[in-house]
Amino acid sequence: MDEVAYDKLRLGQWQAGRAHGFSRRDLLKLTAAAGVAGALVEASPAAAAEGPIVKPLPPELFKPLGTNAETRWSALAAVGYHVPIDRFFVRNHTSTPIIDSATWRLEVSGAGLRGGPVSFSLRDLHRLPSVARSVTLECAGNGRSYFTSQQGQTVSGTAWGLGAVGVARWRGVRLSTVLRKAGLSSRAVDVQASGLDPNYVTGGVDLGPVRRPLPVRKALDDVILAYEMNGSPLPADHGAPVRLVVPSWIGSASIKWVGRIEVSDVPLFSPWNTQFYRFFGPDFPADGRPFDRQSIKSAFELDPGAAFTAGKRVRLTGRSWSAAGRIKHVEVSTDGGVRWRRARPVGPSIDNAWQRWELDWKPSVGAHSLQARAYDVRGNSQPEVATFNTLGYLFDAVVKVPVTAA
Ligand SMILES: Nc1nc2c(c(=O)[nH]1)N[C@H]1C(S)=C(S)[C@@H](COP(=O)(O)O)O[C@H]1N2
Ligand SMILES: [Mo]
Repeated sequence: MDEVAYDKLRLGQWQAGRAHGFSRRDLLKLTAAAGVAGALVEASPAAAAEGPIVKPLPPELFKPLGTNAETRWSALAAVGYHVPIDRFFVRNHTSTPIIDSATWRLEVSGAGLRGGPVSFSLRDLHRLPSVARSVTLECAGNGRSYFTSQQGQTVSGTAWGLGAVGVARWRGVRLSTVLRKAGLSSRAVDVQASGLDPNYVTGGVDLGPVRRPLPVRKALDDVILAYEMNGSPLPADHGAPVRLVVPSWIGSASIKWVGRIEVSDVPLFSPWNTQFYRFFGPDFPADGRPFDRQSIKSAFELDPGAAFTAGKRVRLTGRSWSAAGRIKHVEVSTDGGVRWRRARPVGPSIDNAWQRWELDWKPSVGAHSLQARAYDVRGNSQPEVATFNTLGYLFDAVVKVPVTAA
């Protein structure tokens, strides 16, 4: 079954009330209590004051956004293919927990196993065969602020620019290896990891630990239980000691600080695939439309409003990525979308990661609008306008970046 069919099946089961974990009635109660359907209260000032992120957030590398930190694209101009940990974006629903890796255990349990619960220490995982892959991690809300600034639409959630994305080299053990060791049965339907960070409370309701189900087919395909990032032990803010890395899926699937994995023999639901990370709005069914995959985007390695010297040649650099496959080519306009030129690819184009590119430009005096549009090998490209949804997910349209030259 493909992912679209899976989502459709889950929507039907959820509507019919066959929901394990988080039912449609739970959601209706919750939205009634919160007063606003689908409203998302993401950044509580109290949590922000406690310092939800452990690593330093120097202003030249990050823009703080409540419990989260956005990477400045200008900070990626000087780095190679992978985003170093010191500038990799952080998306926390609450705050980074400090977990003792010596006593940490991963518990795998549920009716989708042949026997009872099985638990693993970090040393147990280190002893299993490892894999390393360069994979993009991107928040489904990346680019959300452009729904408002470019399309004049009101959406709720963290007002990300384009910096809620990064590619890192992740090393760990395949989730399939761990599930098979735990005694996966042929009855298994969904696999759901839960985080050890504090429960997420919104609108006065405790939604429990951050968690989101994966179909068993995806869990057995390319998902990694990662304990290393760019060659270092996984840092606290990115899920130490162990997190999921779910290639091509939205960032919220890549559960950090994994403590428990439930393998069910029935469909699972959580607020993270019913209330959040779901399309709501006039173009979607009343109960919303689930989605799992990221889309396609491009970004220049500069901050909006960057100033250049007029009449002097400058090398524009950027990156493009698509969850559907490798980037085929990228075109750039420096005149507000009238003329488009092919950007030169730089370095590799890797599936589930990104393509770096560059283009030379000699700006004239005045204000300019830079745009980049990517095409992937599956025939996808970036539209002029992204499809509106109330929670502002998957903004894929071409972004207009204002710059000046004097
Ligand atoms: N346990 C837990 N896992 C989580 C989250 C969280 O708040 N708690 N945030 C998710 C979201 S929405 C995203 S986009 C990614 C961000 O990963 P990063 O902070 O390492 O960049 O982690 C995901 N995993
Ligand atoms: Mo996210």
